[in-house]
Amino acid sequence: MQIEFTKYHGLGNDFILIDNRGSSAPSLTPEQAVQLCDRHFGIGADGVIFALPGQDGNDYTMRIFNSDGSEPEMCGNGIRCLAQFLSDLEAAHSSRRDNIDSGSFRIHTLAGVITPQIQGNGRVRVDMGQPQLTASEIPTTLVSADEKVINQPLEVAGQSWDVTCVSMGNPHCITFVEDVAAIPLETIGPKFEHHPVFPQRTNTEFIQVVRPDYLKMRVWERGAGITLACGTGACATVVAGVLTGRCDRLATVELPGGCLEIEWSEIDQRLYMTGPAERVFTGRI
Ligand code: ZDP
Repeated sequence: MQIEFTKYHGLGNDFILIDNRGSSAPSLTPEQAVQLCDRHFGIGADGVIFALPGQDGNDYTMRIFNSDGSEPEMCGNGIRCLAQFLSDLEAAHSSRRDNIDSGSFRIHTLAGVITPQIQGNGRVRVDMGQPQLTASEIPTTLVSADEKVINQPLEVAGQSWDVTCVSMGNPHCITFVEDVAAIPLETIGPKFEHHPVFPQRTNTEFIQVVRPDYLKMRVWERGAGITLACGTGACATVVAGVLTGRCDRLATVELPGGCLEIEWSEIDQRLYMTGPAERVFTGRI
């Protein structure tokens, strides 16, 4: 069996995109995804994303496997890449859909319907929905089920960290620090990810506030480890920064791979993320 794929990246957070519009079942298993994501024995990527047929009246469905084979609910950089991939795919056919001409899609994900909008300058703006904040929604057992986790002490690696937790469909644990460069991410990241207070594990972000409208972030992703960028993580970070009085509702988040513009709208309480999505190459497996 031959499968065509296209590599995309959003700020160096890279994905293998599969045109799976002909079937609602992903054409690869999680085990195959692990092999393809391997940077030495495979194509190399942080995850594999499948463009599946829509459901419940939506245009498409997204499913994603992390590089360890686990399946996250949502993926911010990934959905920008998926939007660009679909736009490129549909552009190749004459029967282009009206909504794609206007550059906007409704994409069904495990975290609900997400609507990306192609901006035409290589950038994609995504309505990422509202954050969820109670412990049961994150999920975490750090506080009782209906409480929020804001500046809550958490013991990791023999040290107490003040953490704030936010779900963007997937779980995030955010810690503000003086100097992100000084954080030993490789050793401490997995200890947060697998901490017993996070039953679904967690994505882990360390943030340095440069100015209220400019944050520096490093991320340890659940199921993928250190990545150059994380869109859901950048959104969760701005929510955590606003909730703890550290940043504005409109802020630039600088990641190792580049910058994302994040807005937590006061009007509808939704997160809007804007950033690039680029095609790298196409191949056949
Ligand atoms: O929640 C998880 O398990 C993440 N590893 C999913 C991927 C998140 C992503 N980096 C993002 O940009 O939101 C794609």
